[in-house]
Amino acid sequence: MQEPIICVERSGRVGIVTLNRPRQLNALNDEVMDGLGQALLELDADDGIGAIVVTGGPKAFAAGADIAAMADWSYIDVYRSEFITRNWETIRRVRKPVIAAVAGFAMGGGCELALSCDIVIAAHSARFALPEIKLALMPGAGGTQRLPRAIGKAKAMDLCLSARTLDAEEADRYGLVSRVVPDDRLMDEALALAATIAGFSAPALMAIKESVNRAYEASLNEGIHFERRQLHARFASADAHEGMKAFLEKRKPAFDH
Ligand code: CO8
Repeated sequence: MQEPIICVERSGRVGIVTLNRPRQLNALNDEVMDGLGQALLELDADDGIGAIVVTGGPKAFAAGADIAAMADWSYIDVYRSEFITRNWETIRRVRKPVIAAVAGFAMGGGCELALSCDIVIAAHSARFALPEIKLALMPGAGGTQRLPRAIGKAKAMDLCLSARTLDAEEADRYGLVSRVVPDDRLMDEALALAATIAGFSAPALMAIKESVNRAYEASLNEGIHFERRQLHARFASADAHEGMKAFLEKRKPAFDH
């Protein structure tokens, strides 16, 4: 029987989504993106899940949009099918924390997929690039917008215009990833981080994620105001009262999640 192109597992309160199209280096065709989106939304809606890890294989997280699928597309094809928006925007709708665990190639759309996640953990083998220019294409899943915000204009221009590949250490120095780990530790580290996060109160995590993301879209004043309101709303939550009481009573909090 053919293995599924998207594998979904659960480990305690952590959902794990694995892209599984290794022969094409996890090239992101519609089937992969539809499956990924569906898996993410299901895990997001599951009260038993507090955080999600998205990963690929040892050679590739994802080598980008599927060039074979795109090669004959016309303007009208991509316009009609709403290429990208239709199934790429799903990840932005996920309210729980999403961690990308990246080994091997994260190229083009694969790099953009990692950038769409909340935290990126890279194995030493990870390689990041936006090489669309080599195809006379351009990043189209947020790369030209998220990369400058993540690493600044000079470095983003350098990467987008030259197609240069970053190794894991450079990506770490640039602030593109949050940590670099040995390849054989990648999943253990990602799962341990996800389990720590998933142990916290889910509504509090969602409020933090929404507030940090707001920093990209609002002025400082508006962002601070938004954060303040989110903090005020925490005082309406049983979890926050439980968290503070547990601290004072020197015991582990029991969150509703
Ligand atoms: N699409 C389709 N097939 C791919 C892709 C891809 N992006 N990447 C690799 N493959 C296939 C190869 O064709 C090859 O297939 P086959 O064995 O049938 O010939 C197989 O995967 C293995 O690849 P290689 O033999 O090339 O493996 P190497 O280890 O020699 O090289 C590389 C690995 C460097 C990653 C190389 O495969 C490569 O350069 N891939 C293309 C990377 C790229 O250009 N990505 C950007 C694509 S465009 C894009 O993502 C953005 C478009 C704008 C919209 C964004 C949303 C998707």
